[in-house]
Amino acid sequence: MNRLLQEIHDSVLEGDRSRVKVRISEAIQANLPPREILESMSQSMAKVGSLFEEGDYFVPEMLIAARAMQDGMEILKPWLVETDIKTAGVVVAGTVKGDLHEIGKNLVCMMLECAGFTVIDLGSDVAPEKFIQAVIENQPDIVAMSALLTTTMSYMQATIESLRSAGLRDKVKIMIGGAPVTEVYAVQIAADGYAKDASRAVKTAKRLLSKAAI
Ligand code: B1M
Repeated sequence: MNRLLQEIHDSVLEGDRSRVKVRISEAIQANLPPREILESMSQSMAKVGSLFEEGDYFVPEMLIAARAMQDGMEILKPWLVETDIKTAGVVVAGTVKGDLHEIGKNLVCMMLECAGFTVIDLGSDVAPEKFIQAVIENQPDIVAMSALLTTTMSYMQATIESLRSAGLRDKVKIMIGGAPVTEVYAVQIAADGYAKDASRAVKTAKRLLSKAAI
């Protein structure tokens, strides 16, 4: 791998935000293809995901790496637009009604963005009607819902039912997650996917869209 690309890769892995920005600017000046710069950061985030799943990285390391990649993306974005890199998919995300916990959801959004998804983050305390409005306006591939309270989990089901009533259920894939949420619950409320953490959320999103393409 080119020295600059290797350094970009390593700075994301180490969460070194200022080094990522400097090296990306240098790579652009050196006329390295934006696609390859993006690829080096994506590979790095994939590695971060694996390290997290293996228990070698924890939430803070993952958060710091994701922030470094987001900083890098800010610099890279104008060049990516010029070269027309396609989004991996559009995701409307939010923490469900009555629930103010947003740290995990933010991490999921960041990891999805790092993996090339376009994320429309509705924030926390998102009522079913707000999800519906966002689906109508943005026509996402995926609706991603987070809940941290056992008392708010039921709004996941309520949102799915509202989407169904609005005739939108079959137009999106639905994935859910959050500390009290389980795979069994996802099946029970007929969500399409569940992920235990932010790293696996990326895998679930990719899997859902590859299935949708079949
Ligand atoms: Co509160 N809180 N909280 N809280 N809070 C918990 C969740 C709790 C477990 C603490 C406890 O009692 N031990 C408990 C819930 C009990 C339950 O229902 N089972 C609790 C409670 C009771 C409450 C209040 C009711 C307290 C009160 O007022 N009496 C209140 C509720 C307010 C409300 O929401 N209406 C409340 C308030 C708050 C704060 C506002 C103070 C604050 C949130 C600040 C914020 O987010 N801006 C807060 C916090 C910080 C916590 C704890 C300490 C930490 C949560 C967190 O951010 N974790 C939490 C205790 C704990 O977890 N140890 C607790 C870090 C984050 C990275 O993890 O969110 O689990 P997490 O996300 C993970 C995965 O779950 C997954 O990926 C993430 C990263 O890998 N994931 C997804 C999350 N969403 C996903 C979506 C996906 C896929 C994966 O696909 C779509």
